[in-house]
Amino acid sequence: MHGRRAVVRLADGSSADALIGSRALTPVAGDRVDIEVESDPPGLCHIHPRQGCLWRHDTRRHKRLLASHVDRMLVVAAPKPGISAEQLDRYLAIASIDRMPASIVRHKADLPDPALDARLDEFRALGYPVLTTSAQTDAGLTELVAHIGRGTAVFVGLSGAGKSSLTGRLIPAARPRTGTLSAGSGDGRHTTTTTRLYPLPDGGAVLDSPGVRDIRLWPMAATELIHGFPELARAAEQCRFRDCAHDGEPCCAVAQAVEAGTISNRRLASFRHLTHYLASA
Ligand SMILES: Nc1nc2c(ncn2[C@@H]2O[C@H](COP(=O)(O)OP(=O)(O)O)[C@@H](O)[C@H]2O)c(=O)[nH]1
Ligand SMILES: [Mg+2]
Ligand SMILES: [Zn+2]
Repeated sequence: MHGRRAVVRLADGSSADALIGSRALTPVAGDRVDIEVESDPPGLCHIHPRQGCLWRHDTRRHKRLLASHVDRMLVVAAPKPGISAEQLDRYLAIASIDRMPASIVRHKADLPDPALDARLDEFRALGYPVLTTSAQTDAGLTELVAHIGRGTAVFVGLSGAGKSSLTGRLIPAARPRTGTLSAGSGDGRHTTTTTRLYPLPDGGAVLDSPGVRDIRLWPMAATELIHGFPELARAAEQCRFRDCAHDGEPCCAVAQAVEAGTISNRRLASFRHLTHYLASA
């Protein structure tokens, strides 16, 4: 999108620059829209009802829409710049709260990182699919395309993880701008400014999203946040108190599950940390 214009894909697969007809229309990537083709340039006049919404918070901590009609979140995890279990928790929590299936893409397979692979095993055990890819060797790309299928998948992950490179390997004609890792720090440069949709040859599509600064959780109550941690939410149904905060209350089924070893203490600690952080936000 460029100011009050939007790149629109037409039914025949071609693209057009459309003028956004009214101030009230705020299209996001993935929207289904109607355009008036009689005018030149064509005018975007209607946005269809949204589903599969991916939200983020903006710099003032308001909830804002990043993309719509998204079928799956793909969290890109790579040795450089690395990603902590708690950062993975946050991305997966956003997906879960938005009721969006999520998978992890262990990218840069050409770079070994046993610690990262061990970290991902915890999420595999929670039921999240983990795929392995490399934009350098093209390993795993066929499996990734099959995983996306005919749906729309959104790449999320830290700046420099390789989202744009993956998009570029899947859709060579797309040529998204890729960043260069700044030497020494392992931090990626922020090169993607708007979320864009790239159609795949066989019917699916991928969205390349901006870096982590733009996709964080928004302030919310613990009762909403817990849906971002599905195994905690399931256990919490058995807590004695409906308003149990899972923070030392008697007969807390979540604490009991941690004791029994069916829920990891790390996930509960991560949830509690986020609860306190988001409550004070
Ligand atoms: N070794 C290796 N480097 C990669 C791979 N994919 C991307 N990179 C590099 O990682 C850096 C960041 O990539 P980019 O796609 O811009 O990351 P984004 O910020 O997530 O979009 C660039 O220097 C890429 O060349 C990969 O599979 N292996
Ligand atoms: Mg990028
Ligand atoms: Zn509890």
